[in-house]
Amino acid sequence: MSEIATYRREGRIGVIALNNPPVNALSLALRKGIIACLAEGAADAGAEALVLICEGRTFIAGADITEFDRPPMDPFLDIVIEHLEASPKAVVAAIHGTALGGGLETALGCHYRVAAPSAKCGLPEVSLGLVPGAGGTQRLPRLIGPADAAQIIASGVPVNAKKAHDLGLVDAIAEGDLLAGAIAFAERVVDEKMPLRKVRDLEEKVKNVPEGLFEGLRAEFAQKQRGFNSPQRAIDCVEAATQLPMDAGLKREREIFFEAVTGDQSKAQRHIFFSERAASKIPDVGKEIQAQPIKTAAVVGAGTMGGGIAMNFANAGIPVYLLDSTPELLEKGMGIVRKNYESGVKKGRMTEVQFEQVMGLIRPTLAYEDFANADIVVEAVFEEMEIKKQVFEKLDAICKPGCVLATNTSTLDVNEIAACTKRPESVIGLHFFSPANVMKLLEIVRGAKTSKELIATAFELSKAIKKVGVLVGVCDGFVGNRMVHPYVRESMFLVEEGAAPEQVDQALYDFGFAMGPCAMSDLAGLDVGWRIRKRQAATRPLDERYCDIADKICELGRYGQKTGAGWYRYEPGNRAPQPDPVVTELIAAVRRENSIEARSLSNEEIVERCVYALVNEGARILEEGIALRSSDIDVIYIYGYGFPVFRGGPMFYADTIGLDKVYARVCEFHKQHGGLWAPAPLLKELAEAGKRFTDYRRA
Ligand code: 3H9
Repeated sequence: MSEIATYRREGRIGVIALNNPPVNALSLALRKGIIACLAEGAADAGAEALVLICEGRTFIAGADITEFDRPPMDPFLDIVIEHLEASPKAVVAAIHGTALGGGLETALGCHYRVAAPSAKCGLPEVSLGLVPGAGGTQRLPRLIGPADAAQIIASGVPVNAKKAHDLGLVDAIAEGDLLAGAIAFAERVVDEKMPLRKVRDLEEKVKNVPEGLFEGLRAEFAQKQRGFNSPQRAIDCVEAATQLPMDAGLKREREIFFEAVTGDQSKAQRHIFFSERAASKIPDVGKEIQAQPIKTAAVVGAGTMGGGIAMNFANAGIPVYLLDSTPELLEKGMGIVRKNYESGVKKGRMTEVQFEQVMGLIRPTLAYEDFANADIVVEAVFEEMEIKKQVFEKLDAICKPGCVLATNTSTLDVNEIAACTKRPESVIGLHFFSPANVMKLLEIVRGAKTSKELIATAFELSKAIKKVGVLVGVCDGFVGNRMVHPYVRESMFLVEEGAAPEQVDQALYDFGFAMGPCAMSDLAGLDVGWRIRKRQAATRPLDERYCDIADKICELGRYGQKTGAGWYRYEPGNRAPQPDPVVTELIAAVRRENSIEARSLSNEEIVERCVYALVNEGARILEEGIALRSSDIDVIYIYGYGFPVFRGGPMFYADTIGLDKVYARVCEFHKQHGGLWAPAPLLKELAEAGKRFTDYRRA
């Protein structure tokens, strides 16, 4: 018997204990181990029933995702589940942590389920672009009914133990020791001669399905999960459970699972799953580097950004000072924070008590002296180097040694900021994305002198405040904003050449972006890009193509949503962009001035030009070492810029298309549109060598 699955007896009950750290994923060895333990339990004359329990932090968290890139290996999970179901002795699953995917399917193969109060159960396969592949879509509807099952499977969101119990997914909640509770339950099964209940045989709930259930679900998830195939396929599987006998339903599910596992969407979503976890692994910052504890925090600047950053600390239970220069600004900032939280209460996301708690953790102040004991200070003042330097000089004078001094700059040189302190090793960039209390991305900017401890601390902090941290190097705009410039620039050229802003936006929305570049610029504020372009004007080569449509829109005082107009106009209180004849006329005038005859552009060209502009700049960033790996760029674009998850990020998407094809298009654009399209040397090199960004590691 293998180490990772062991059999022992406790009194009248045989215990199968699984131990495959970190999350008890169902590797081949574990699958074999379960079958072997079941045989041992069956042969053990003293065992009247069996308990299946896991060591470590969780029950089985699913199939081993790393196996999906390889051919299936026997015994496949459904065979393990058949063995469980066919066991002559009742098997009780004892669930703690998270029973996910194949883990929950394993539990559904058991005759009964007992859960710890903190346990969660779910079938999150859709978040990997899959459907459950070992009977989950056939057994769950039989156990709890197709409507609830379809919600759980198509959303991928786990339910807590109480909900699972209410739904009948688990049979009992063990308040004390889980193993003791599960053994007691197994003894009851024996003593009360409870049946060996096979979920596959429960037909009652899959009969008489409410009319229109599946059409309704398809429409709901087409909207909630726009562009994702797997939720729709998951609903197909649940519907099959209501139409087909068990074995035919299992066959159908298997076909759909295998179709999905080899599809581009699942490959992309699995790539993001692992990329997100790889992002915090920094080659020269090993586990031996200790992160500093962050128990108290402070934020300079009570604007929208500063307030949002302060909310992150408060949400994590960390007391935080919020500073601004005048009582009025402070009051305004605290007002916005309060309003944000109040809307959370209204929407049922937090209770009144939680509201009081988080508000109590944010302490408004006008005095830098209050920061003397802070473990971290995040500066979020106006994006001007001189102002930032003044702030850092003050922080250097007041903060205790070892305090993390972070700047939330989105473009400026972190090294220059660090150099105005006597402790550049304690200075780091923490680039939050707006709205900072919502967006999951945190670019962690490593300065030339930033200490390794500080980097470890930043990653620990990002986990504590539930962000996805990605390490980036110093350059104008770091990774995300540096790439967004050519992307937005290209969208303006497309408009200049003949596309309407709404066509450009629609093409990229249909590609899967959360919104198109014009709507995005309106949301971010057109004045931001305008200021940057004015700063860059002095160094812009005279022969470089430049489009001034956005500048002209700004000259009209149209800065986007915040002024009620930008590329689009906005009705008061409504964020839906409305095409505006003023802008149409302005665009036509620019075309006339530059003697450009509007042409018709295909959506394909729009997507290629915008997305390949991202990819080409991403390749430069990778080659310069500003990002450590192409997957880091992908994570940044998924979590910070609304790039469609099912395409895996811009670099993975380019790999999927084939770098030879992408390079060929970039060369054509270079010929047609000039120097801004010069192919990145790394793109050329990898394309010619038949390689992918994903495999690239800088020497
Ligand atoms: C499935 O089950 C299909 C079936 O229907 C059909 C099959 C035939 N496999 O997230 P963490 C690694 S599909 C392999 O940082 P946490 C992870 O990469 C699966 N590896 O921990 C990381 O590695 P490293 C359905 C896995 O405590 C380490 O474990 N299940 C798997 O923050 C720690 O992970 C899911 O989709 C896996 N299944 O969160 C659940 N899971 O340290 C996926 C994790 O080298 N997993 N790893 O970076 C999760 O959601 C979270 O890991 C979990 C723990 C909530 C369990």
